[in-house]
Amino acid sequence: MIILALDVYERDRALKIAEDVKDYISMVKVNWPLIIGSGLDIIRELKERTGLKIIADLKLADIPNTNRLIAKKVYEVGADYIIVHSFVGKDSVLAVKEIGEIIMVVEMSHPGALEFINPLTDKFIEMANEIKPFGVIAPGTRPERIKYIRERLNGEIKILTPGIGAQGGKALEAIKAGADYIIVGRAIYSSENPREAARRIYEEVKGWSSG
Ligand code: 3DU
Repeated sequence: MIILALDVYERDRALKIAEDVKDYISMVKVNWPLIIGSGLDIIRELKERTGLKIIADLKLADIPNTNRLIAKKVYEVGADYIIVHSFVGKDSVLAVKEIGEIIMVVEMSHPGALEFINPLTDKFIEMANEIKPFGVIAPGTRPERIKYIRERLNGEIKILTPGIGAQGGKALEAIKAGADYIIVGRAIYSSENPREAARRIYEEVKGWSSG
């Protein structure tokens, strides 16, 4: 039920943190900082060293052909899921889903998301219900929005919520509102003892979610 957002640059540090906390997490999310810092092959290494599923948080937002060209290479190195933006439209999203499992952004957690992305949530939920991705990204900072999305989203589609910890979101509140997975970055990897930080969050939410 906990996904580690491993937003560090260094390969050795990333592998060490992932191994330290792997007993308490369900998946590892890799974003651009780690890919830029360590190279794409870090996805394969993390998967081999932890045995966990890997989410590539690329937030793809391009034309179908470019989305497809990028996604192909990322699935090839072992990514289990790729996060895609919904606002580029169904053709761009489907171009990725034709190759592998996807997670669609339907709402974001930062203040700026209120300007352009979040007003379109209903349309993104509609698209998700039609396309049936593995999951959607919803804001861990806004439990009432998680509840709103859960009520409208097909029950088989998972809700993953970043924004827990460093951005102010509370793990248990997000889970109670309907999140299947909470995504936690700095609150774990910037902690003096990442394993202990992960264990504490795990103990807090265990029993509440099936993820
Ligand atoms: O704030 P944290 O350090 O726990 O990291 C959160 C991660 O989730 C980070 O990789 C960020 O890019 C991603 N994310 C959000 O924080 C908020 C969103 O709406 C979508 C993704």
